[in-house]
Amino acid sequence: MPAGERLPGAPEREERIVLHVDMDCFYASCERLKDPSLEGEPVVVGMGYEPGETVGAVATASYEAREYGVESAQAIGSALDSLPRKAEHPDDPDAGYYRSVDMDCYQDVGGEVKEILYELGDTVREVSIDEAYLDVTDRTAWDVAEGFGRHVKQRIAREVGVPASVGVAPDMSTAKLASDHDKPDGLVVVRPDDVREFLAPIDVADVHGVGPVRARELREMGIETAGDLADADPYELADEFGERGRDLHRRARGEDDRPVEPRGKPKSLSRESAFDGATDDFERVREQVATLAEAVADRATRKDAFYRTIGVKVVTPPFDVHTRAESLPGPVDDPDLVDEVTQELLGEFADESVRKVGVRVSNLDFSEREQASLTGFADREGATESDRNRDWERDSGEDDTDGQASLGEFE
Ligand code: DCP
Ligand code: MG
Repeated sequence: MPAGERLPGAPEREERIVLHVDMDCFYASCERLKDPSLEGEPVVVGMGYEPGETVGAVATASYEAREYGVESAQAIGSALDSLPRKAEHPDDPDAGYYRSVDMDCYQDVGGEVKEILYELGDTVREVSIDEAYLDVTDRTAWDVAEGFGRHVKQRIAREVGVPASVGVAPDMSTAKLASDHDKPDGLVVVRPDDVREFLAPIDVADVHGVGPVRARELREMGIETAGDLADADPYELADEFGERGRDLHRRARGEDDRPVEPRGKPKSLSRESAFDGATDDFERVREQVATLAEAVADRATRKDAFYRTIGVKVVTPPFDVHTRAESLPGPVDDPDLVDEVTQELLGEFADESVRKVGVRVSNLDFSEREQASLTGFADREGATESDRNRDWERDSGEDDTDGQASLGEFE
């Protein structure tokens, strides 16, 4: 039964209890573990940053540093404009501490946190280095879910020494929004009866699966909040966005029934299709690649996969396999870009006879980050050519390919 339609007095027991954990300003918190004097101070962790330099991008900023407007994906140079370095301005109360990314440390700390989570959840779905979902239905009950959430936070704080925000809800999508609702050090429990009310005022751009482009399209339809989305006509949404539109409508209503299950993560997603014999009609080839590109991009979106590399495969007679790929500066979920890049890569085969074509996205990232912050790095021009002629087959062992399945069979 959908949340919110329960008869008064009926037990809530059948509702799952899903817990989402997201560590607060994770890299900065890890730096504080190494150097406790950073506690309470503005801390910026820079990727590609070296002490004293001004290059690199902000990986994360402590909440104190965020008060100065410093945020993920910002250039270090511009972060320094709003928050100068303590090292250079020791007496300035409005200066902060800058550190370089230390992945080994963060991986280690993240691993310790995950160990605790595996003890506390029946099933755990790791999303990224600092984020996971737990199904805790059989470990707690709605009446005491808040205490359970507090226990999770306290164990992490006591045993690892880093702060976490926790959301508890009957579904994954709402649990994630709940953990984000009161960051840092947040604990938000959304009971089954309260899901619709909790979701109603949330910005539509924050609904899981809504990227910046779709958010704009929804706003054009007059849909500003999750509440508007929940009240929208599902047929209209399906017309506009296909099956994805129905998913979004369900999520906005708290009807996200995805089970919390450990995820086997593919290395790449691809689709290919063969022509009968070979074709000299390059328009046909272009159209086929456009169709494949759309299918692959759609599959990536459904799997919550961001990709850093977009590639094509062209097989010419007798059976010469050519692959071309382009690497992007950061992971994206951008169907238009997949179309654009694959058409571009296809260009050099205009005069060839073609047996078979394929489209692949690889270098996948499942961390569900905000795309806006990632495209912040994105200046495609700088990254072209870098991955040309990469061996298509190299990582095919874990490729989630549809092989030669005919079009229309993809999920
Ligand atoms: N990260 C990154 N580049 C980004 C975003 C994040 O390198 N554009 C890294 C640094 C973060 C970590 O991933 O510490 C986790 O990402 P989150 O989005 O969870 O951000 P934080 O944990 O830093 O902050 P919050 O408290 O908002 O969760
Ligand atoms: Mg985090």
